Amino acid sequence: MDSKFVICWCVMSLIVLVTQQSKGDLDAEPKCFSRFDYEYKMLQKLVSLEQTIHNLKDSLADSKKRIEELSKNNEQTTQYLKDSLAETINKIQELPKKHVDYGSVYIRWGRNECQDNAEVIYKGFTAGKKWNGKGSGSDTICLPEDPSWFNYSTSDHQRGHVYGTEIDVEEPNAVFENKVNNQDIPCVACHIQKGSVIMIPGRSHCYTGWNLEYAGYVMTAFHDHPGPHNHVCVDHHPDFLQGGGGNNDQHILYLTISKCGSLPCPPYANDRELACVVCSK
Ligand SMILES: [Ca+2]
Ligand SMILES: [Ca+2]
Repeated sequence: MDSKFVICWCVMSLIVLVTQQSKGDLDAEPKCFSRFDYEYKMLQKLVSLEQTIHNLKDSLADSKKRIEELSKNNEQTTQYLKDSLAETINKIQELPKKHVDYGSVYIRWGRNECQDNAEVIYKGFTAGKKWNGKGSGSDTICLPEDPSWFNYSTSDHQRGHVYGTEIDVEEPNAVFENKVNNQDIPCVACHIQKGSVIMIPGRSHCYTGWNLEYAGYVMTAFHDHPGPHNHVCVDHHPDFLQGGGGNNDQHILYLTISKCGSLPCPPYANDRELACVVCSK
């Protein structure tokens, strides 16, 4: 009786022990079956961890290299933009200088000197066609006082004619500041370091923002003389050629008056001598 009970208790205890052992196996870490097995698996994990660290180091090095390249590229791009901007600014700053360097030219009719701010290109004699000539050039020209020649002859056959200019204005005149009748007049070509120049007929002073080069009167041919003829702005205080006060009556300039009709009056007035200005900017 006692031996059967002991055997039965042993069998039941073994069953309970095996059951508890099986349940513990399901919840635990992978089981190492020996010290060798444990060390082998730990070694595998260390090797895997070392490989992971190595890969991370490589990735970090690549990232650092890319960041450095991007930074370098950004520096190059920034420097390029700075250089381009500086070059553009220089070009813009040089524009006014070039504008000044180009300059402008005009003829100052009736004078032999330019304004103080202007360079004399050449001095000359005012000239044009004869007052009663049907042909020849219609314009007034400024012939240099020191002519030079190409080939030439002394023929008067099939040629245009050009004569020196005198002013015919009866005295006393209420216009010019000096007596001008029958006086031969010079001219001078002037160069200024300004980009624009304009002759404005019908004005005695320049518009705002423009500088006066000289002021005078609009002159042209007599209205009943054969033309055509152009208009020039003769200085209001003209110089005269030495010995040119005689009555030559060759190329003659007359004052020009406004005539009402198609030309509105006011602002214009009948039979009033037109002023003129040469302005620069
Ligand atoms: Ca004369
Ligand atoms: Ca005359």
